[in-house]
Amino acid sequence: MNSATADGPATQDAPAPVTPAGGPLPEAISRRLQGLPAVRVEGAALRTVELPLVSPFTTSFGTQTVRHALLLELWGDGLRAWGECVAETVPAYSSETLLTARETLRRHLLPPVVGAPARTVADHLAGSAWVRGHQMARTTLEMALLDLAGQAGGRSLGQILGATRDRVGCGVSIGIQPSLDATLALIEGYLAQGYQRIKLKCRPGYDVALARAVRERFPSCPVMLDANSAYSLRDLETLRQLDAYDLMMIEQPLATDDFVDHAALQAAIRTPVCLDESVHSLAAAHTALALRAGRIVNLKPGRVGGFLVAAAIHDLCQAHGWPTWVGGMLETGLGRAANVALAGLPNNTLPGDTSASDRYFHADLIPEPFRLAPDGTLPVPTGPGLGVAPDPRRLQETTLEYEVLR
Ligand code: NPG
Repeated sequence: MNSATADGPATQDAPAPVTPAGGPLPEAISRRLQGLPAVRVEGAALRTVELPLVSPFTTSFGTQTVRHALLLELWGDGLRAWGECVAETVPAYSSETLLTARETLRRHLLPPVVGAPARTVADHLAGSAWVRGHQMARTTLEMALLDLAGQAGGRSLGQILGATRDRVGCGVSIGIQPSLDATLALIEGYLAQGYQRIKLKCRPGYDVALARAVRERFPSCPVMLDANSAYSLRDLETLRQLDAYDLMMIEQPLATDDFVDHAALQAAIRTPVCLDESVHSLAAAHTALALRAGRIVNLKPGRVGGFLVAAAIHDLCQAHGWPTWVGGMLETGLGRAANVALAGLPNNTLPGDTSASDRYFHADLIPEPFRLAPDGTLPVPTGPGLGVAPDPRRLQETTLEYEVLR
């Protein structure tokens, strides 16, 4: 593999663990890494897989019919570990794409890790702490390193992160449908399966009538809306009307960087505002809390730069009395296993977007798909590391591109 120094200021000698901003690791992260063994990464491979979705998924920014996922495979000391990147093919949800993530991993994140002497996860990650942004790419490497070190140390990701539950309550996210009737029929089906809350994608013009129709048909169903930044404060009157429908929350109504407007909105409506895209780092979580830019945070590791940062945001929100829950980005069973582990943390008191495999794919990548129990829960994996690995035959069937880096 190319030397890291050709592409950036990283040094091959592991410096003290630092954050991307150059400071020491937050205590919430270093504490969780304590006791994990040093691991050696002998080789790495990047692979793009393609899995058709069971049904198209439409949000305020577009429709998806297939999930393309970038997988990172690391091996060393006789172990094999996996990371999944949640970037998409287009920079719509975030500025990252599969191509930027692949290139960032290949050129900047992996060179300090592959072939280095045995190191702790913190020291491996310190080699690329200088990389700015690229949270999804960074999370992919962190996930694979945690899988490797977890396997080497006999600890599950849930144990590493501090999960306190062995099962987690699950919600389901329903994309924008061609009609209200189609939406109501889907809700009915998912409630019958046991899902504990319904999230409905909305956008201007598909909001108040949607909330009203759902409430008329399902008076006490836990339901929330997700706008993916489709509104501005000019829509305040519309957003205020939603207060009549007893929604659990409205997720990310306004622009990603607009903490000030989110604070003004939260002060003007009763429905709790949940931040997703806005909280892209621990510092952004501090800003949201300080400005009261909402009341709930969706934790997505890929958005914040890792499972450890997500756990640190979890702790911070817990200290401020804001509930958290774990989001989803149509992950395969690998990313889902890791998300479910994170969902086991104590402040994740609301059902997450951690749905069963069959909500997304006819056949998942892992041999034992995640199946929803009748009470709407999924089990937190207990095996070391992720506790799951892909089925080699499914990998072969779904792989579009494969590249070994040494
Ligand atoms: O269950 O994995 C899931 C999907 C949950 O709605 C969901 N995710 O904005 O939170 C979101 C949305 C999303 C999906 C965003 C894919 C980006 C990509």
